[in-house]
Amino acid sequence: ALCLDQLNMCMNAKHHKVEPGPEGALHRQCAPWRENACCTANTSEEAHNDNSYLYYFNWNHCGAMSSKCKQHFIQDTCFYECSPHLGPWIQSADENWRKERILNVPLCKEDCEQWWEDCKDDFTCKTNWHKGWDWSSGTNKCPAGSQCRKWTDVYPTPKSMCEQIWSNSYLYTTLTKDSGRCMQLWFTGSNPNKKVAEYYLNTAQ
Ligand code: FOL
Repeated sequence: ALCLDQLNMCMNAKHHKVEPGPEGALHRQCAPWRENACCTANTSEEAHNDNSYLYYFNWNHCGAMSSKCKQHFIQDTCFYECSPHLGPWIQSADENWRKERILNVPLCKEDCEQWWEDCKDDFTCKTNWHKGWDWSSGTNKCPAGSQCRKWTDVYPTPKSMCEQIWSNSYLYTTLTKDSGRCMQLWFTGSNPNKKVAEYYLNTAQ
């Protein structure tokens, strides 16, 4: 259907609902989206599992990911799957697993920096986690010829991590949560991102 409400919509992707709506109960870190979500309860539960059926993605591709780092990937999954306020940044995607993607969502500085801080003692073999894995085992492994390197060697700055890890889904900003001009991965209470989307829709970026 034609989207008439860019401020309340779901992208056409692998697990998203067609329209956002209340879910009653969403699992743990996805609970903040329960009043209005693009994810189902099942998706919210899967978001918390290693090698979940969402993407069969293996966070532990360079040894076990630390739990403090993993919590940010779970939160990113909740944000990506559940957010109903990403309309201004939805673009068509030429990928076999989704028709639409998000591009350059302005992320609050605190969320990007804390994510990088909590992962900086971990390891990875790739800068862009969307492409180029070895999937022959059914889950992603480091491709032949790649090496597990320190997080800080792969991503020297929070900006490099937030922007590169998911093909520019996020734009790093120096905006803080209290600005009302950046999107928050972590929040409690009513969703602060609705007003942010409203602002960017009106200014057309
Ligand atoms: N979080 C955010 N913020 N943005 C995203 O776009 C996002 N995407 C995922 C999870 N969290 C996200 C989905 N992740 C593959 C790898 C990762 C993935 C989905 C799919 C994958 O199958 N990669 C293949 C290429 C597939 C293709 O494009 O043809 C590979 O070569 O590794």
